[in-house]
Amino acid sequence: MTGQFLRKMGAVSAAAMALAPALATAQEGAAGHPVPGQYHLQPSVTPIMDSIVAFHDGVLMWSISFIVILVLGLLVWIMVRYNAKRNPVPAAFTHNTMVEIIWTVLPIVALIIIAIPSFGVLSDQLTTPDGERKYLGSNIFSFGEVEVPAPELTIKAIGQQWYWDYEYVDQGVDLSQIMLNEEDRTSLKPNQPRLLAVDNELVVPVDTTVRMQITADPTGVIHAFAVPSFGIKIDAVPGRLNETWFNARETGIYYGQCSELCGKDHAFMPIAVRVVTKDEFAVFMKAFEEDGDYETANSTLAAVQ
Ligand SMILES: [Cu+2]
Repeated sequence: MTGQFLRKMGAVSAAAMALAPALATAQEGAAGHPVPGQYHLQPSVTPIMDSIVAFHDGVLMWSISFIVILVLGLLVWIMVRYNAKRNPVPAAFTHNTMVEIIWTVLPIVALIIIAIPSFGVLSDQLTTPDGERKYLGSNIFSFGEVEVPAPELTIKAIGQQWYWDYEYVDQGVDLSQIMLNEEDRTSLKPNQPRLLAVDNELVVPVDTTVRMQITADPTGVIHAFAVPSFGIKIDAVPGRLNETWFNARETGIYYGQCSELCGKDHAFMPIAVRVVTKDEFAVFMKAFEEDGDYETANSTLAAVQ
């Protein structure tokens, strides 16, 4: 009876897991921000996020589901078979060497299997491409097969209390990015998400590796720079320069939020990265460098609505 129950539970969970990616795909195609009813990760547009999605869907969900079902099965089995009514005279032994070896070794093996791709993805996130190193992409058990060009653009993000400043380091131009309040959002950018829409989007070119340097105001507090669709999350620490990178393959606006509890307006310092075509970016940057003014440069792009 127990065996059949376990088999049925297995079939149900296998069906649910087979369905989950299909449901997740149906939700994709949405912009780079959360949507109502969403439960899966935000759609990936970078090699790093491909790795994270593969790690979540391919390793973590399976191991978590297996462990939950196994433990649940054991609990049910014990409750049914070894309750006081069915088993009035309990066994008197206290040790079983084989069982103890198994329940020590199996979790170690599971952790090693999880650790291998986990460390691989971590090292991908923190190693800025040099054009030669290969990245895991969605095949997290490979030794790296995705080619990523060396960075062509360096951007420094500075966490302020409570908004973000950005510098295009080599171009010597900068901008501040401040969340729009509801009144401004509904009149200026009604199609952008509430609490995420900003006055000035950070503009970057598509299919280009961008080196992100992250820090915070030296007299300020710790923030964290995170953009889910890019698979980026890194601390912004006063007096320290952290580095990560992304290479977005689709144009659009990708939103993120400060991800370190930083103070009273922690929830109101969103991050908005606008990925445009390389031609659009060239025009944008030319205007920005000539004028030093974000407004002028931004007016070369289609208005964000
Ligand atoms: Cu913050």
